[in-house]
Amino acid sequence: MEKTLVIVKPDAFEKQATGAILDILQKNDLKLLALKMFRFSKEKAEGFYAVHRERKFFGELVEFMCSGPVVAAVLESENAIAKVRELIGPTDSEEARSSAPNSIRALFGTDKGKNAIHASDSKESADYEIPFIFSCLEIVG
Ligand code: 3AN
Repeated sequence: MEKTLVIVKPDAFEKQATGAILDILQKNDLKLLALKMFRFSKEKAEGFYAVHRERKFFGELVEFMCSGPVVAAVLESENAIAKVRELIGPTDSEEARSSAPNSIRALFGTDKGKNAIHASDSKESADYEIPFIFSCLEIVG
């Protein structure tokens, strides 16, 4: 079994889409192991996205992630990381609407930045991101 982290971003939270997004994930046999609502500080968002520090959109990304509440979850299944990446669709929500019209980003995102959901993109990312957000006591084994 594999674990992955998702974060319903401030745009999707604002649209009241949190429940619909979690529903899609759970209906695809992803088991919910942990769930939390919070708001990122600038420092914590910079730490979470440290891997993107050199990218030109880093400041914009951090600002957006701090702009409102988010909901994070740990999900588990066989091949959870690849499975969730498939369900969320490509980074750019506009592209998602043509190439993956039923994906979460196509349904709930706006563009490249406001794209509704984050999901771990590798085992290495999941191993960094899950303990960044959740303590071991908050993850139901
Ligand atoms: P993904 O989230 O699909 O793994 P990455 O790793 O390329 O995408 O980018 C990380 C995050 O940075 C994206 N989720 C998105 O919110 C943001 N991002 C990516 N490209 C841009 C861009 N050109 N302008 C603004 N934000 C971007």
